[in-house]
Amino acid sequence: MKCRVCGANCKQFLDLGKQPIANNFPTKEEFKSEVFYHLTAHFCPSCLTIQVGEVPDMSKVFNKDYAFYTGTSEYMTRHFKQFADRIKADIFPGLIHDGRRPVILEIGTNDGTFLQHFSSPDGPTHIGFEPSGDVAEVAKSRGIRICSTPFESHEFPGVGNWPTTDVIVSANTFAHIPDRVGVLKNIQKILAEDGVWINEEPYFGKTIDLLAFDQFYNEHVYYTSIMSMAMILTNFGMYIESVEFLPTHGGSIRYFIRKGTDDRAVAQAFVYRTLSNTFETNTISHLRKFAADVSVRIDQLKSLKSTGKMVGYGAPAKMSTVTNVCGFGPETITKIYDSTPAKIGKFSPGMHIPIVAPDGFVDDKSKKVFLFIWNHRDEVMGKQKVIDSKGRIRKSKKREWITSVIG
Ligand code: JHZ
Ligand code: SAH
Ligand code: ZN
Repeated sequence: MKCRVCGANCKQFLDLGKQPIANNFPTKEEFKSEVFYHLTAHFCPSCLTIQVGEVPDMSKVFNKDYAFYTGTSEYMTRHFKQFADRIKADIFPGLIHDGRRPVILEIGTNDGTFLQHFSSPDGPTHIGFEPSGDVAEVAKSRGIRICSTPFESHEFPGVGNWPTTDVIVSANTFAHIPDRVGVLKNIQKILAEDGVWINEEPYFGKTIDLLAFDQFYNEHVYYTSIMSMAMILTNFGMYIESVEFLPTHGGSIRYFIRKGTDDRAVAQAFVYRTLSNTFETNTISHLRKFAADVSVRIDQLKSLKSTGKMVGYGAPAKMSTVTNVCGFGPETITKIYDSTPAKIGKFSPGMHIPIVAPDGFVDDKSKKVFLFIWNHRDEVMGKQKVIDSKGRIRKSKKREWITSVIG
């Protein structure tokens, strides 16, 4: 395939076979109309971008019924509150010196878990881009101004002559938009000269360390290393000012990105390219080694089919990749407990395992549990404490918890 970013010929390193749309949880009646695509991953030797080959039509992915709600995790809710507090306390004051209202824009607002902290009438001028209908309704109910056009195809100025933007935030969304060049062009257009774009997403170095092959699915179109990010940004007159590593989603990275082509920008880009070169191996041979290790891991997981039935805990998008690549249907994983109302009563994509409300889990007799939300392990384990009739806290049943990732 040709690289979506620079047009060079890419090299394929991973093939995870036929996959359904990861966040489309069908009802029984919808089994026959499920959409499948071929999930492969490719490396661009020219701009170092890693990307999936085929992606389904995005209007079938991010639509009214999109099933992921950020607010289902208390940990993520706290994470975004802390992030918002930091922007208010440290970032706005560094940018605004004349008492005017700051301007903040978010790409991929979802249910508004982050942007709700900026939506009060006396708060900053704000807007959230969110094409998925039901999640956007939750954001609107939190007083957030929403634009439903995909960010990359929005014509700025539009939305009431949108002004230059002091802070642009994208969390787990930049990697989801196939037209990466369109996103970068729009950011370049609307970001104030001294503004900052803060982007967070799973860090690919961590995905490799954990063998987290389940981070590959149709929504994750791109897997960015610091090196590739530094290279791409240079072409759009931007540079990495700093990065932070975060524990979210099993190991994420947060980039602080500024506009600039001056000596400082060039020096900074050089620092990140050089620095990342010391701990990232952006080569096809390294990626092929990863793919070979993934294949061994998948074979180990497949062997679980012969060791008795399990139940699943959490029905994230990642679960779709694991169950489809391992061939886990209801005969292996009888049901999956998940707290999202939009998923409960439906079935897992492709393999059709029933998704049930989490209340029943405490009385579930299963000894083996497949923890699909390994990234929320601490939060899940915290919920396993049971209060007995005398008000004492005791741990719930002894169970074996299995995960797709190593370590
Ligand atoms: P979770 C999604 O990934 C999709 P997913 C997306 N592509 C992405 O990049 C990240 O989010 C940001 C349930 N749950 O967070 C709720 C419980 O049942 O791993 C959710 O259905 N009990 C945008 O889908 C799922 O697990 C719990 O205690 O891989 C969480 O999915 C908790 C904490 C969650 O994201
Ligand atoms: N930022 C949240 C939500 C991530 S889910 C978090 O980190 O938890 C990704 C969100 O991006 C979805 O709600 C999806 O509808 C939205 N999205 C997908 N494509 C988009 C696009 N082209 N422009 C803006 N938002 C988009
Ligand atoms: Zn490229």
